[in-house]
Amino acid sequence: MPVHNAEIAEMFDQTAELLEIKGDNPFRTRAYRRAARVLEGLPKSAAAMLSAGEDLAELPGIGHDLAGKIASIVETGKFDVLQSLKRELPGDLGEIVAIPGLGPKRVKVLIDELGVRSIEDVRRAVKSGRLNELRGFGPKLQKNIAAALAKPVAVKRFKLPFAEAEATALIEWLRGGLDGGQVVVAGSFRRRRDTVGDLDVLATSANAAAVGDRLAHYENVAQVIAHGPTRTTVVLRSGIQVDLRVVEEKSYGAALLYFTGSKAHNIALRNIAVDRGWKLNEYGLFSKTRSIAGAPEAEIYKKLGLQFVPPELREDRGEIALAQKNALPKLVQLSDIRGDLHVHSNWSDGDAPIAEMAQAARARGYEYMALTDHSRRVTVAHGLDRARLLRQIREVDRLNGKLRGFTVLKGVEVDILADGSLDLPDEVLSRLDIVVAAVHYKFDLPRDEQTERIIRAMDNPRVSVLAHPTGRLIEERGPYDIDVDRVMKAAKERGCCLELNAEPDRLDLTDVAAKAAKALGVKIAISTDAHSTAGLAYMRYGVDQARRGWLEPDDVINTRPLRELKKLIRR
Ligand code: DGT
Ligand code: CA
Ligand code: CA
Repeated sequence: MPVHNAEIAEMFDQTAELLEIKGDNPFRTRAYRRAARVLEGLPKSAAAMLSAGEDLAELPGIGHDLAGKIASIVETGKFDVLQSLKRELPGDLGEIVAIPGLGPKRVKVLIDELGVRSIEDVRRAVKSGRLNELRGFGPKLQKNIAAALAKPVAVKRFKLPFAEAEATALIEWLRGGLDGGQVVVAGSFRRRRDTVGDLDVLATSANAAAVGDRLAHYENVAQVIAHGPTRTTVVLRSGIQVDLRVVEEKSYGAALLYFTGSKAHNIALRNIAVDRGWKLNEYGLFSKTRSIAGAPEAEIYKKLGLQFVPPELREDRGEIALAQKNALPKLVQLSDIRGDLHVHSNWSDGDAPIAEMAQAARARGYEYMALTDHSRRVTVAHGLDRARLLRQIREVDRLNGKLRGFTVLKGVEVDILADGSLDLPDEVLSRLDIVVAAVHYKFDLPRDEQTERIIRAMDNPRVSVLAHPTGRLIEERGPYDIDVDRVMKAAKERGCCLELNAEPDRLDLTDVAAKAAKALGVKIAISTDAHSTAGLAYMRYGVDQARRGWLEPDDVINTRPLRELKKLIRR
C-alpha cells in the first residue's frame, strides 16, 4: 500500500511541531511545514512520481534533503526523524499544541515544569491551579485553555484534493475485492464541493457483507465505528470518515441519487414525486409498491419530468425549476478551456523557467498562457520591478518568435497597494497583453476602505482581471472584509473580469459568488495561479467550482480562442 501525500504531509507537520517544542531552528520547522503544504497540493502522489523516476527536488520548497526524506518515507512507510523525536518527547503533544493559546513554546514549559504528557495532564493542571506557578500563564490564557478543553472538537472538513487522494486509493482497494459491481463516491465529493465532510461510498454487490468486511480490513482504517450487513462506517488514519452503503443493482440509481444529495435537492425531488402520488427513497421511485425507476439515476429524473441535473448543481439553488423547463445551463467543461491566465515562472516565486511553463501549458492542449509574475512589492516572491519586467517582455517576445501555434501573453500579477493604486507605473502596464491585479497585504482594512481600495484598482483601465477577489484560504483564512456585491457591480461597470482561482486552497470566487457574478454579467477567468508545471493541473478544480457556480463556456473568458480573448482583456 503506497504512502499518501497527506500522510507524508502529516508526518512533516508533526515533525515541525515537535521541533518547535524542542526549540529547534525556526527555518527547519518552516521548511517542513512548507513541504507539507506542497505535498498536500500535489496532483500526483509522491510515490507515483518517484516510481516514474521524477525528481522531487524540483518541486517548490523541496530541496534535495527533503526529497531524500520523502523517498525514504515512501520506501519504508516511516519517518525516522519523527520517530526519534517521538521517542525523545512525550505523548499527546499534537493535541496539546493545538489548544488555542498554547503553541509549542508554552507546551515546552508545561513539559519541563509540570511533566505534562497528555491532554488529561493539562486538564488536571488547570483544575489544580498549578498553571499559576508558571510564567506566561495568566488568568486569561488559563480561562481560554479551560474553555478549549471543555468544548467538543470542531467538525473538520477536508479539502477536495485531499479527499480525492483518499478516495482514489480506497476505491481501488474496494474494487479489488468486488466481482464487477459498482463502487463510487457520492455525497459532497461527487457534487465537487471545495471541502467535504466525509466520503459517502456506494457499492453494488450480491454479497454486501463481503464489501463491508473489505472496508473494515482496509489498512488505512484507524477505527471501525459501525459494521453491519449493508452499512459500514470507519475513520481512516488521516481522520476522514467513510460511510459505505451496499445496495442491490436494481436500486443503484436511486441510492446514488439519494447519497449524492444535497439533502435540500433530495427533499425537493421527493416533493415532486409526492405531487404525482409516488414515493422516492434510496431504494427507488415507487407507485404504491410498484417500482417505476431505480437502476439508472438518469431514469429517475426522466420519470419525474426533469432534465438530468449534473451533481455540481444539486444544491436546490434554482436548478429544479430550470430542469422542469429543460433549461439548465450547459456547464463549462475542462475540455472547453483554451488557456491559463495566471501563471508564475522562476522570475518571481515560481519554480520553472518561462519556456518550461509554456511547454507544459501547451502539452495540456492550450493555445495560450498568460505569464503573470509578481510585481516588486512582493519582495519575498522576487517581485519584478520596471526594469526586470521590461526584460521579461523582451524574453517573451523572443520565445513567442520560436513557438508555433501557442502564445505566451505578456502579463503581470500586479500588487494592489493599500490606497488602491498599482505597484507598477501605467507606462509599463500599457506594454502588457494582460494585467492581473491582486491584494497581498493589509488584509484587515475596514470593510469600506477595503472595498474602495479594490474598486480603485479596477478604475485603472489597464487591469484586465481581479485575481482571487476575496483572498480566502480554505480552512486557514477567511475572505477579507469586502462588499463582494459592490466589487462585482464595479467590475461589471468597468468591464473588468474576475478570477476564479483554481488553486484548491483558494477556489476564490466561491460557487455562490461565481453564480452571482454570472447573474450580473461579469466575465470570469478560471486560472490556476500555477507556481510550477504541476500546478497547471489545478485547472480541473477551478472548472468544478465554476460548474457549481452555474458557469457556461460563454461566461468564462479563457474558453475563447486567442483573438477573441484579446478583445475581452482589453478594456
Ligand atoms: P458533507 O459530507 O458534509 O460534505 O456533505 P454531504 O452532502 O456529503 O452530506 P452527508 O455525508 O451528511 O450525506 C450524504 C448525502 O446523503 C447527502 O448529500 C444527502 C443524503 N442525506 C443525508 N441525510 C439525509 C436526510 O436526512 N434526508 C435526505 N433526503 N437525504 C439525506
Ligand atoms: Ca459526505
Ligand atoms: Ca456521510
